[in-house]
Amino acid sequence: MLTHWGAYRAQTVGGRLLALDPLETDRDPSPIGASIPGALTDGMRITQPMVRTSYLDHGPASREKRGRDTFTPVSWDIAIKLVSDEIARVRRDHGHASVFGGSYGWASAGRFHHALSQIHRFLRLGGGYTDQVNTHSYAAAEVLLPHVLGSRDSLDGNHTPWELIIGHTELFVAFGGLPLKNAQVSAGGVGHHNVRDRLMAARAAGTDFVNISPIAADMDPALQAEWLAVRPNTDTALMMGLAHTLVAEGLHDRAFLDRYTTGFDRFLPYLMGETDGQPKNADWAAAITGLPPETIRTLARRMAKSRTMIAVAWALQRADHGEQPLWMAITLACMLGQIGLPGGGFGFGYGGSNRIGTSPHGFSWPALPQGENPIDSFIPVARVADMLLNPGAPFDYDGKEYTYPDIRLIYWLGGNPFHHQQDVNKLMQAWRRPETVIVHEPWWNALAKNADIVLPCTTSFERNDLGIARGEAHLFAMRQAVEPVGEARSDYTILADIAGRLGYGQTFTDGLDEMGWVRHLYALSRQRAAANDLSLPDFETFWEMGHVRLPPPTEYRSLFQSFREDPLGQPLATPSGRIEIYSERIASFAYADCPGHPVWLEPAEWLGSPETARFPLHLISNQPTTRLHSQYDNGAVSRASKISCREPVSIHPVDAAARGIVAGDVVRLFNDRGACLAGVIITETVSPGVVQLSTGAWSDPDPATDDRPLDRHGNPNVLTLDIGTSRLAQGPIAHSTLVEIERFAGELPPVGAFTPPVIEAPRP
Ligand SMILES: Nc1nc2c(c(=O)[nH]1)N[C@H]1C(S)=C(S)[C@@H](COP(=O)(O)OP(=O)(O)OC[C@H]3O[C@@H](n4cnc5c(=O)[nH]c(N)nc54)[C@H](O)[C@@H]3O)O[C@H]1N2
Ligand SMILES: Nc1nc2c(c(=O)[nH]1)N[C@H]1C(S)=C(S)[C@@H](COP(=O)(O)OP(=O)(O)OC[C@H]3O[C@@H](n4cnc5c(=O)[nH]c(N)nc54)[C@H](O)[C@@H]3O)O[C@H]1N2
Ligand SMILES: [Mo]
Repeated sequence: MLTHWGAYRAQTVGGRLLALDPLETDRDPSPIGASIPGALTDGMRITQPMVRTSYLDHGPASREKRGRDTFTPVSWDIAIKLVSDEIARVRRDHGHASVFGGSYGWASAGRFHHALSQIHRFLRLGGGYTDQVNTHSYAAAEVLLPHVLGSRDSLDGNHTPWELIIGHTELFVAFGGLPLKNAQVSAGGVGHHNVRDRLMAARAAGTDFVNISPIAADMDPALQAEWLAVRPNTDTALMMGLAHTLVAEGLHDRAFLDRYTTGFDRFLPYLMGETDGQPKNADWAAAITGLPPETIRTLARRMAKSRTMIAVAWALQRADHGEQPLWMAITLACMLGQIGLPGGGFGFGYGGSNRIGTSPHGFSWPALPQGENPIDSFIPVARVADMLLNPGAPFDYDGKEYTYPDIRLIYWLGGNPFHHQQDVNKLMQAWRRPETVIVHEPWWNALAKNADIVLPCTTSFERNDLGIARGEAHLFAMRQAVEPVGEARSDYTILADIAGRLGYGQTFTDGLDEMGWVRHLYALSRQRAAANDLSLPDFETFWEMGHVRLPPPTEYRSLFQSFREDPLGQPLATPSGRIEIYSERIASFAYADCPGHPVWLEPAEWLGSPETARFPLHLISNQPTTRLHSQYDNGAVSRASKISCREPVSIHPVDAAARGIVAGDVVRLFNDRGACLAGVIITETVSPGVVQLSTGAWSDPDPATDDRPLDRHGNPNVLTLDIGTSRLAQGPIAHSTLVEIERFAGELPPVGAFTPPVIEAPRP
């Protein structure tokens, strides 16, 4: 069985999933899998279709009660009819753009049952919907990099592989570290966990690591890294201090800049302070970043004389002006002149997932065909609350102005906005605007609790699927392990029924059932493999074997190696064909928050801003170690990490002492946007002035507090700021958040996150 965090063999007894054993060949399996057997049948599973009780009686007129209502079980027949009639009404009365089906989220592994592919196919074949573009992971990068590099290479694929780092990279400078907690996962599934082995091999071969992060734990102690505890969100200034030192000491590679880049001459006057009177030298950078100026100068010299890899975690661009650290890292790498050489250059997201830095084969696997959206209504992913609150209002995105659609119906499957969205209290207000919210979920998490119609869906363990994922050398036969829990059905079965009632069932299913589609997708995979000289067994053999592994590639290539070898014959897809340190195109958009070359812009909230008078701590709400986002927060592994049932928050001893806080206390984190409780860990691995609270604790608003309710469990997104990185990308900025912390003195409210809503008796 393939999951986002590893491959397992299912042990079943009497039709129940007893345990999941990691694949023997996986040398570094993730513990997260141990959460699954218990969670699969826990009291939070939704076992029947459910309708919010006042919605059943009063329909959309009852939307103010959404999220604060009881539910009533209904039959599948009634549920399907209710959903179909409502979709038909909204499409007819308000048009297809009034249906929001963006449905951002990770869902589960498995190519066919991939929830987002299913809902997009369903809505596209039904006439269209308002969609969403880009990801929460790296929206700023997705929009910026095509302008600067002509592609998204270096971001979500085509990185210089580990094989060319081991034995070549002398100095690995990691902004945001290389946290192994994150390398546990890959979207679509992990066959073998590679990253720990690769890092240790690089260390053994002599690579020195530098961990530039407010958190020491972002680098495994075995790598013996130097830790530079940079002030959060100031990496752009640090990179400029390094760049200035290179120029001041004549260490930059002029020949590389001349041959492969454009616009350095436009950037240089800014760097040297000729345009604004402020040289961006190491002393200037030191004052902003909190690092000693000599440390910055020494690092610049070491970078120039070593084969240096500049790695930047995706986290750095999930911050205000998140475009800048990436653009500046590229600029710095250009100044070192090692792009395209083994072990040199730059890359984004090493350690951010298992697949980054692996290159098993150069082709992509097939997916469920989703068709095209017949209408062109969309939002940048993180603007969902703004869209719901401001229909008809204009927004900027990548050089153009657009208008928010007027959403009447939300259909969401495979993601959890009450986990992923910044400023969840704002989202809760926005979420009550549409007339109807339809959700498919296996569990009673906040998304299900905030729906009108909840359709219980199966997990991967209750259905058959094909496990294939980008960057992974394995194909898995995901054979159904147990019967569906309660009356749960697959997203596919549910959508096929609804499409049937709406008159396009045959178009949606193409006449294939579950195994028909699995066979079809495998046949396409086999063709793709064959076209690349790789032979896969026939379907029956594959299904019987359980998984097949592709051989390793015969050749490894560095990022932009071809461009380096032949810049005229193999130009980049930018307007100049080169790396754009200055982009005429971006400059032409005239965005003050993202001008034509990298600049240092103060984030909306950081440790240098006036808000620190009231909220003196910078919150890092990074990815959790014990789960995937909010998935399996109800499982044993995540639950075991809680303190007094709350999500743990890490604080430096000095900050704790100043507030009379001791380890194990429950504290209240707060700012003007919201407040949540958390259980205290005191540790010197976070910098003074920084607190760390992972994302993904199931949302748990205290019903006793109404406007901007207290989250009793520790969802950091009640604190985060919901504005875009810039007018260019409009990416989310979770990592730019200031808070204050105090001991929670009152009587501890119980955690309600793992209690289902009140369920009424079924109606006759
Ligand atoms: N503060 C802060 N916020 C963040 C981040 C951060 O760093 N800090 N990170 C952001 C990032 S990078 C991301 S990618 C997002 C992730 O945000 P999401 O992807 O929305 O988070 P998940 O918890 O993975 O949500 C997946 C949901 O799908 C459900 N599900 C699983 N399988 C199925 C299925 O087969 N069918 C259906 N219908 N449902 C299914 C799960 O139960 C779960 O509720 O969060 C973002 N939010
Ligand atoms: N176990 C587990 N693994 C995951 C996920 C999960 O939910 N669970 N989510 C997956 C997903 S969807 C994604 S997109 C990736 C995300 O991968 P990343 O974006 O790398 O994830 P984060 O954990 O948010 O951030 C990495 C580190 O960056 C540091 N950091 C934050 N802000 C700053 C800053 O301003 N400057 C510097 N120098 N460092 C900073 C933080 O200390 C943090 O630990 O992880 C993936 N891996
Ligand atoms: Mo992500």
